[in-house]
Amino acid sequence: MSAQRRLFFALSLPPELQKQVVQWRADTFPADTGRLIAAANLHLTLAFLGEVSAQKEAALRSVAGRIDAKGFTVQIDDAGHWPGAGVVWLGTRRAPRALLQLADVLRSHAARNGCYQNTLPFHPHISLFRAATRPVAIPPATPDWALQAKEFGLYQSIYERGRTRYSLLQSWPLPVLLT
Ligand code: 3AM
Repeated sequence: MSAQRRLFFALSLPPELQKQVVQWRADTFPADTGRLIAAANLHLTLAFLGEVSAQKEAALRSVAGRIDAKGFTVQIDDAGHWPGAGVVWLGTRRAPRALLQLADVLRSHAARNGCYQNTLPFHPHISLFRAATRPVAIPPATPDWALQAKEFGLYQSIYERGRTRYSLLQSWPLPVLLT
């Protein structure tokens, strides 16, 4: 059997937004809030695939290449803490329909290809900290940034030397930005 890879579909953050997020996180939360997610790893997950064989990966790449979705803008204007999962996150109060549709189509194809899908509803978010299990004060005023999604990508999660890094394997354009 061929080796499996741990994969997920996600939106990356444009470099300027990545910088703003990292600065806001440093200004807003004490360093001992949890385990900081490295700047290069900040992303918005669309569909988690889990450990995937080369054959399934090829099928999912092919599906992704046939998706006819338009670009969209996600207002990053919400923040929160999930103590159970230990995640502090930035998110959106108004997920655009195009984002929900893209995540939905990727998640349903993943399920059809035998990738276990979480039954919790999709809640688009950018994880900032993990292992944040103690109470976290979320400021009442959150930022209001625009994440312009012009492409989505397939990422591999690689754990080596005690660290996780995400490697972009392939991306697909989301042409014509909807406002
Ligand atoms: O950083 P976020 O939360 O967007 O939480 C993991 C991360 O998402 C999620 O996949 C993304 C890349 O690692 N993830 C990890 N294991 C998962 C699982 N078993 C999972 N999502 C659902 N089910």
